[in-house]
Amino acid sequence: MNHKLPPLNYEFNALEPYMDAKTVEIHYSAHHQGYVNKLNAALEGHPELQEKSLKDLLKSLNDIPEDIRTAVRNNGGGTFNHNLYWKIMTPGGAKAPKNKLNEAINSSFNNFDRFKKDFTELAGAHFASGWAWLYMNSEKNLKISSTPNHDSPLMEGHTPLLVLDVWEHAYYLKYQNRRPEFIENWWNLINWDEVEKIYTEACQ
Ligand code: MN3
Repeated sequence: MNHKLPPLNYEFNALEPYMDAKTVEIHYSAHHQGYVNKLNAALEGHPELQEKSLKDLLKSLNDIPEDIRTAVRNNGGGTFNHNLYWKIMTPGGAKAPKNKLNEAINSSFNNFDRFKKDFTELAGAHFASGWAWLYMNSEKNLKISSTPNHDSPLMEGHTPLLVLDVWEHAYYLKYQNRRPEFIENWWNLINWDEVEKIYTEACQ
């Protein structure tokens, strides 16, 4: 089984003005595709690993032969994280979560504004390349964290719900060194219906 680049559900320019078309095009067609290609290359000659899902590979990295473990961690992680990233964005999405996810955010972070503030600070403060996450842990509590490189809460057995890419390639063309402005604008792009769907499935 070869891992594939999932289709993008919108045009490259659909996230304007918050995320420019050129950034989306290069990020998706070059960076994301590159991780998929390198993941497949790393798994070449390992038919037993090719049969595993991407999630299963990343949840049990210690079972992966040492000579390709770092390649799977980096490129499998890069593939998984970007798959989720593009999925949880949409043009003109709702400004905040509704329903059960909204209740869960309120009970874990007091209220949505507090969650937004904490997540924004975490993403802004993350040093160098990495990701900021909202995830559900095994006790079904919501947490936020940031991870370096292409690591994710999935590698610790948690369920990622929402993710923000803070690698420079995610914003540099439009925002240069202004990461805080990129993060603030990114809140306009979240597909809360999709995040709610992932959350609901994870609760079952
Ligand atoms: Mn990226």
